[in-house]
Amino acid sequence: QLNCRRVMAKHEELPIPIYDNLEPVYGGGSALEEAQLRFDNFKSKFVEIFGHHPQIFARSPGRVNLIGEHIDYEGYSVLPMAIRQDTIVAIRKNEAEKVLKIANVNGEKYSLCTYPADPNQEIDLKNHKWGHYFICGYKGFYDYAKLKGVNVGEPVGLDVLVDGTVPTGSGLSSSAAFVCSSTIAIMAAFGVNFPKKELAQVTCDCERHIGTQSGGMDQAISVMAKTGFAELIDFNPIRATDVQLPAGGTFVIAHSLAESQKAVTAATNYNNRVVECRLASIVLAIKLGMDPKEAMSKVNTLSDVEGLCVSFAGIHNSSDPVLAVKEYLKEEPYTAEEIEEVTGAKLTSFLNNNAAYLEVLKVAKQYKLHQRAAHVYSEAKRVHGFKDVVSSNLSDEDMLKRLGDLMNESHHSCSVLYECSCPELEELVNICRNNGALGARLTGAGWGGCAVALVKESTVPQFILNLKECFYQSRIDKGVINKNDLGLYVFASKPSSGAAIFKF
Ligand code: NG1
Ligand code: MG
Repeated sequence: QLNCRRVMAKHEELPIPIYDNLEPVYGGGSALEEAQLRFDNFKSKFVEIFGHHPQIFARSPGRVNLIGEHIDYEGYSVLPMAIRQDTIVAIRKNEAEKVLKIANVNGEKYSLCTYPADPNQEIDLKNHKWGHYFICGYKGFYDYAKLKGVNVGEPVGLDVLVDGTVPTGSGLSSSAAFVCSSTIAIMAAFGVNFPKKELAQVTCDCERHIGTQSGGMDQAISVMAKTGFAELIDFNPIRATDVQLPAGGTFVIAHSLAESQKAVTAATNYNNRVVECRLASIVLAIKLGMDPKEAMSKVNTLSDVEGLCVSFAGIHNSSDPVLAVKEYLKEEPYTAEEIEEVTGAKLTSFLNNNAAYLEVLKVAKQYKLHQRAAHVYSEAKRVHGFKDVVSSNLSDEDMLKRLGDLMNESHHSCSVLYECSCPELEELVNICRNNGALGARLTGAGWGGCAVALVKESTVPQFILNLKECFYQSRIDKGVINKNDLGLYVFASKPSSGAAIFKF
């Protein structure tokens, strides 16, 4: 049985679907009723705030990454699935006022943000506001429309209301859900609709305005997901391949309750790793024989260097880049001076095309090139291992076991080599494994946020009860979370559908 097939090119070429009812996205039964109620309240709230009805709605989901962490920005494929939690955006053009007014249904936590209706405005990164993510989409839409020669006229005011159910700072990509739904809502308000794979690229590029030098995984899955499938996402160009998960297994997502504020900690966490990978790829390329000047100008990612390992194969009888890392990158952290000795140039002279990189260089004391590169190359292999397992002839039972092993190996690598875990995630992952998970790992950027566990379907309710007892109860007792909110922090999820536009 072949469980894995390329999404027909047509799917990614198609524009975002436009529906006149909620069923194609939210399904039937109680889920549909719940969605109906949410949208009814949402519409009333819009009228209450802005005094007129919204023109159109867009939604885009969060995601859980099953395997392939911190490798999308290195050009390697990843394997996420969309979850049902999403961001919905209601929008109306307001020609009378040239202002973007962005309101949230949770007005207490996210107060009204206003911005000028100017697509060329700079985002004030020093002063982080939740509305900045909308402006990412706003700038991205205008830039892309211009590039495509689509005339959308003079900028006008926009009245916007947002409702997100993806928990923030949780590694489930609330940010991409917000950026994608915003971009799509703006696009729809202007009567335009770009193909999904173009939107995946646009939203990836424009989320970088927030300051994190992210890869494209979150936006790609949010835009291109299909109900019932995880997707293998490739980059340059972005492509999606449906991956049907074996029967009998369920992914349970559990929040460590440590919130990772990625936009605020970028220089020491996320962007720091991006820079370390960049430096590792340049040093490795030079060690593998590339001219330093060429390496500094041409090598951007560890995947760019993989080809050079073929020449290394001549000596070592293997083109495995993990072996090249062992051979050529020392395990002790590098100082800036040590790297500059290899490159013959100052770090600031070749990492200067990007303000975020310079921030990293200012605060970093050392660079763990060996460990970061070893993680990236081995994680890239595990993603393909995962895909091979689901398309193999193994029994469902054996498949699930193999997938669980790969998830455990991935976590170990994230935790030890990439150092993007935290004590709460370590505790949670261990509890998952001790309670029968076939595998468990952190998901998303890490440093807090969620773990994902692969659990036999029949044992899911008991598994969740056990997590409650072993992990959450003490936090409920301490008042960290409210007992009634537990369902927000631990839940099973099926692969759900991607972005959509609603017109009703
Ligand atoms: P989250 O978990 O949303 O912070 C981030 C990046 C991804 C990817 C993962 C790590 C953004 C928008 N997303 O995800 O591209 O690199 O970390 O695998 O920054
Ligand atoms: Mg994010």
